[in-house]
Amino acid sequence: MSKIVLITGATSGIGEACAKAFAQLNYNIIITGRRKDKLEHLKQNLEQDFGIEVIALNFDVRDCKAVTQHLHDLPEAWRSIDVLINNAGLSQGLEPIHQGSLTDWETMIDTNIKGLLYVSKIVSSWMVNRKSGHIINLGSIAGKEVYANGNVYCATKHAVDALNKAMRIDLLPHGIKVSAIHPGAVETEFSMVRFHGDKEKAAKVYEGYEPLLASDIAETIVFIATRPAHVNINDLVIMPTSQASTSHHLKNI
Ligand code: NDP
Ligand code: 8X3
Repeated sequence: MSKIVLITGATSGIGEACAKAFAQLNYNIIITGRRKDKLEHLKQNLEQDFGIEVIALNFDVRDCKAVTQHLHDLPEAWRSIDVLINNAGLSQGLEPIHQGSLTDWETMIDTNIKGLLYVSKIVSSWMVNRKSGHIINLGSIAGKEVYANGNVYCATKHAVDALNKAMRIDLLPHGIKVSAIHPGAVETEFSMVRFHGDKEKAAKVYEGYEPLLASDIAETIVFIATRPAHVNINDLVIMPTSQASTSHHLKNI
């Protein structure tokens, strides 16, 4: 029987790369996201290319009712989730605290913290019943440091860092692994989303140095998920070689 991975936010970037990486390992996959067309396209490709089974769940992680309904509607056999990758997340805006947009702040808090909690509560309860499972949380270097104008995004990723540590303790007695991966700059749709679709601003983020690829993160997540039963990677920071911290890049060499 193939293992099952649930990946939130699989319609682009790191989540999509994870879906492909776990398909290569012959996992059956539950993918989620708001963009239905992208989800369906990915489901078809994964099923065709890898001969695995895929369920696509189209919901917004901010909508607790929708999260609950979609997860509870999963066929019984698909509730035996071996790996949950809490990946859905975003940044919105890059302004100093006195100029930030309340809408942007609420979107980040509701997605990155509350959405992660809605999904984790349900899936971890299934894992507890089975006394087995692995939760992998997408933190960020922004959850280890703060940078100018990154205020609320950094706060949400610090919250993910705290929740990761808390889940590790709470789920310890139940034999469930909990890990976080904290990437530096990864070139995905992340900056397009942060700058509300401004392509020029988004491209500038990755100018003059070589950022990480989504596939670099997916490979590392596969490594985390495939350690022997007695090994848990609690926390992993991964950066482009030319980025030492959020504010230190080695550019144009
Ligand atoms: P992308 O924008 O490429 O992907 C984000 C994914 O999250 C999409 O699939 C999107 O799907 C999903 N998502 C966003 N909001 C929601 C929502 N409300 N409900 C459901 N799904 C949602 O960015 P990345 O791949 O880079 O980001 C993935 C994770 O990695 C995020 O948590 C991000 O914070 C983190 N990260 C990214 C870094 C980077 O430099 N790129 C570095 C460190 C961490 P859809 O729009 O279809 O809903
Ligand atoms: C994304 C990395 O440094 O842009 O989490 O916040 S950063």
